[in-house]
This record gives sequence, structure tokens and C-alpha cells, in this order.
Amino acid sequence: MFSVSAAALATMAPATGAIAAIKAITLQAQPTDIQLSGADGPTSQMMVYNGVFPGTEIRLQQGDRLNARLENALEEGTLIHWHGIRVPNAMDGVSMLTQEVLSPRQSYDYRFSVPDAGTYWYHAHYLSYDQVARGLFGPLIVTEARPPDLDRDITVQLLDLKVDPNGRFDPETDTSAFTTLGRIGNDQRAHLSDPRPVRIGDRIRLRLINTATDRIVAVQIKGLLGRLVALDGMPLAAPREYEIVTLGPGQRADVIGDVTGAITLDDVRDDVHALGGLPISGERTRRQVAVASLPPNPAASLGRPTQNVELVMQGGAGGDVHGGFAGWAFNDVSGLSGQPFTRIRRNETLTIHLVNTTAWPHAIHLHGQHFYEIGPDGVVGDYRDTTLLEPGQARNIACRFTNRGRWLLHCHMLSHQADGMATWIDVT
Ligand SMILES: [Cu+2]
Repeated sequence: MFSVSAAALATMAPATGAIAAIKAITLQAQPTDIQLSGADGPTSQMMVYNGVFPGTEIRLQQGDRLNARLENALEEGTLIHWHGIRVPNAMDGVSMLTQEVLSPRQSYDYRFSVPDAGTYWYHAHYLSYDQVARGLFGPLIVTEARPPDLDRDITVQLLDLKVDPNGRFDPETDTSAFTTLGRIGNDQRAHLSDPRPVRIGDRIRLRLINTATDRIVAVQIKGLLGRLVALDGMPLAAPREYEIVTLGPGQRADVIGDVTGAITLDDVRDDVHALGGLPISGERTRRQVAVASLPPNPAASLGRPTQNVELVMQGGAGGDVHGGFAGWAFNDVSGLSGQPFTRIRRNETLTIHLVNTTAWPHAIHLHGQHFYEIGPDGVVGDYRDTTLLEPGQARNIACRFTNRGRWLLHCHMLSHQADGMATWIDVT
């Protein structure tokens, strides 16, 4: 689907294999000419890792160690955040909080092990509303020590590209977008790591990753009798039926199921946008056993909360006046200040009451650890790293902070983050 022009090939580092058991990897962030609409199409200057768009998949086994060297061949600073992975704070890749921005021609070694199996991703975390839009992201897949019985395991990067009438990447960001829905593309696609045809009866896993900077997708999957088995990398206690899989920016979902016909993926959130799919070739006898739950990750159980705090989302077009200096604020503060939103000791449990008073949806992401969504009845729900709140919605989340450091809490609509919707929690 995408090809790199010859001129770009001549200058780029050797691309890493798309699916390989990589433990040591160099990711060179570089400006690269990409033909978004194929080898006959115009080139767009993107920013990608190792010349590959969309990003190189890093695949590890649970417990493995990753040594990832980031080389900055851009003409601006950059950093990598390992989204959803429980890393030491110094590896979290957040400018102004955990790490100095990496200047051009500098390199940095990210070294950590991966304690949890599941579907994660990595992406730039400096000027991310622009750098992620230009392609600085990729999947980070951690396989179970004993993976489920499958015919195919396919990573699906959901893309939301903004292109001009000639099919070139459109870097324009309408400034009004920062305080509304954010940067919304006009060319949505599902990029599958393995696009070969499937057989009727195959049992397949689809690892959906919403890589969009701002767009929420509601994915309808046809041709698959599937069950939802994980959200944001973390296995569900039991496989769950679904009709639509809704993912805010940064969120992931794993579906396992048996192929019943050609697979199609559509985003049905607004109109119907065809994203892609897989054709059929052949047939096999379907498995008699139902889809089982994935083995649980070593999640931290909740303690009795020692703090109950409220985080009110404010601002945006049509919003009330707030005390922050930018378009958005949490609790009357825009952006990162020297003071954390709250301070908590390691292993303490914090309950946060998230309130969306704005006219726009937000996808709130916590770095360094997952949290539980708490239902209105107080029931402990899904274990996630990003939670989506529609306009006017409120939700409690609860988190046991097992990881010391300065952890970012922000809206993963990257245009909202850029315009003030970010704070941090200090875990001592
Ligand atoms: Cu937001």
C-alpha cells in the first residue's frame, strides 16, 4: 500500500523486519518521502522510524528486555513514549517531565523489560500532535509465554491521514481544530501487518490500534465470529461479545474469532468509512472449542483509596471561561506546571473522578500504569490506560501506583494535549 521513494531509500538506515523477535533495535527518526497512495502516487515528506510507514512493529515475548536506541535524524527534537508499557519513569519519554528533548543528531538508549503481554504501541512524545500525524509511531506487541491457538495474528494500525486533493500529506492544522475535535483526517485506513487472504474457518487475532492523533473510531468487523479478549493490552476476565469496537486515540482492542467470510473493517462512528479487510482463499474445519480468555497479566489489585480527587476537563469551543492560559484546562490549570495534580506514595491507591464539562470528547491517558474504570454502581470494570469520555460524561477511575516517578496524565487527542490538556502525578 505504501512505498518509499528511491531517493528516500538511498539515505535511510536499513529497515528492521516488520515482524521479528527483536530485542535490540535502532529506531532512526528521520524525514522520509513516502508515497501514501502507492508507487505511482506523489511523495509526501513524512517523519518516520527507519523509513517505514506506518511504523515498524516491535515484537517481544512477555518478560523480554528491549534495548531500543533512538537516533534523531530529524531537524527538530524528538522523544519516544512506550504507550501502555510499565516502564521505569526515566524511560517514559515525556519532554519537560521525565527526559530532556533529544536534539538533532543525538541518540538515546531506552532499556526496559516488558512485564505484561498484549497490544501496545510507541510514538513520539514531543510536538506529538505533529510528529505522530507525520508517522512517528509503531506497534509494540508483547506475546504471551503460551500464546492462544491461532492461524493468524494480525496487527491492525488504524490510520487517519489528512491529505490534499493531490493525495499528498497535508500538514495544515486549522487552528480552530485545537479547541474542537482536533486534527481529523480525510483518508482513513486499516493497515494490516499480514494482508494475505484468510480461509473460512481460520481462527485469527486482530490487534486494533487507533494511531490517529484525534479521531475516535467505531470499528465494525464483518466476516468474523469474534470475541473481544483484551482492551489496551490487558486481557478481559472473560471473552466479551461486541457489535462495534470504539477506540479513542491511543486505545487498543484485541479480538479473536473464527472467519466466516471476507473480513471487512468499517468505521461507523459518523458515516461509514471503509478501512480495509482481508479476502478469502479456501476453507478449513472450524475449531470446536470456544475462544478462551487470555492469561492474565500481573496486574496490581486495588487497595483502599487513600485519596479521592476530581479532575475536571474545561475549555474548548463553546466552553465556560476557566483559569488556564490555553484552550483547555484540567481544574483551571493549562499544561504542565511545577506542581503535580496530586502527590501519592508508591503502592497507594488513588481514585480520580473524571468530569467532562466540555462540549467535546476526550481520551484521558495515564502513563506508567493502568487503572480500573469504575462503573456508576461502584463495580470495578476494565483495566485500561486510556479512557474515553463523551461530552458531559463523568467516570471514576482507580489506580494503584506501583511505579515511582512523574507520570503524565493527559488527553490523547493530541491537539487537545498541545493546547493545555495535560497534568502529572508525582509518585514518591
Ligand atoms: Cu481532549
